[in-house]
Amino acid sequence: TAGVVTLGESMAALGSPAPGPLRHAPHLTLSIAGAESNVAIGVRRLGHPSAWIGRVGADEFGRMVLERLRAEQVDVSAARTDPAAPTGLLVKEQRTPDVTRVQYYRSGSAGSRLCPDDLAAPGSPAARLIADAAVLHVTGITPLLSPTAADAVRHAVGLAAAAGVPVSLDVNHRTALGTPAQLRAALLPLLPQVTQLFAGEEELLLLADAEDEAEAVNRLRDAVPELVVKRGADGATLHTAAGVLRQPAVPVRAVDPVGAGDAFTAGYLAGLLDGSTPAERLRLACLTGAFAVSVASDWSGLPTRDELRLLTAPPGTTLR
Ligand code: ADP
Ligand code: KDG
Repeated sequence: TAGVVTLGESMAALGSPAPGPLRHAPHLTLSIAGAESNVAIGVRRLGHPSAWIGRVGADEFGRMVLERLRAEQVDVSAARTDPAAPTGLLVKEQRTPDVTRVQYYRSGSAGSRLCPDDLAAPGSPAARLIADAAVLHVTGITPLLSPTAADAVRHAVGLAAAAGVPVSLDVNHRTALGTPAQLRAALLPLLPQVTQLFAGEEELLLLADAEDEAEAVNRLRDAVPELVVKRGADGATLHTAAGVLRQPAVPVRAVDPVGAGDAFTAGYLAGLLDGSTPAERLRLACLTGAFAVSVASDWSGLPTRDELRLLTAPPGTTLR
């Protein structure tokens, strides 16, 4: 199969090298960002195929996004270069050691111009990838980028459902991109097709329009076979028809929370492709999430299979 196939926007990412206001930073680091491409990288590092579908601009940032993904062996054969708009940009400021501020420069970007035509023609590379996927993974970020991007997500989910491909959805509410009402309007129609739903505790209430978690779980549990609630340093919970599974977080020195959710999702989906049990998938997800928070980068700290046991090594361990 094509493994985990995902679509969304990947951007250039500028980051500050040390805490403080960004305007005083002597230089910036340059990398790529994008929740969906992070998941694709994470799954690939764990040994399963993955593919990313989206648009980049005909510029150096766009070439960088595609090169980084190719270097990670993510299939970008269905990604498009759009000559009419620039690649989006994300700026990540480490304002204090504990507070990260993210600023987007992505409105009107190439990535936001994603449209159903990018996946449309049966037999097109994107349509083929989705039909061959083991899982299609989408997030609540993409539908809030533009009306055409929202259509593209709906279309992709429809293609997957028609081919019997499971659909994974991470709510990933980015307040800068839309209101809770807009997010709900974009995601609720997808839920009948969704097989794995990932949400933080607040996102769960928001999506279910509920006062408390029990009520939210009650409303959503019947709609989706696997409902996974991410709880940061408190680990995660999986709700299925069989009941509730709880997994504590792996204790690590957390240096950067950004990207933890994507790493977690990558671990969970890789576990699904491994054919492992729900409890094993949840454990792997918490382990990969912990890897991500222990490194000051959204995705570069994602583990390979043989690195998974590193996190349980005692502090000060040297491996020779
Ligand atoms: P998101 O990045 O989507 O907000 P979370 O912050 O809940 O998601 O993180 C996702 C997962 O990563 C958590 O469920 C947990 O397993 C792991 N994780 C997050 N923060 C920590 C932490 N401080 N220590 C260990 N694991 C963590
Ligand atoms: O999930 C980490 C993301 O925040 C990041 O890589 C960028 O996709 C991104 C976004 O829209 O915030």
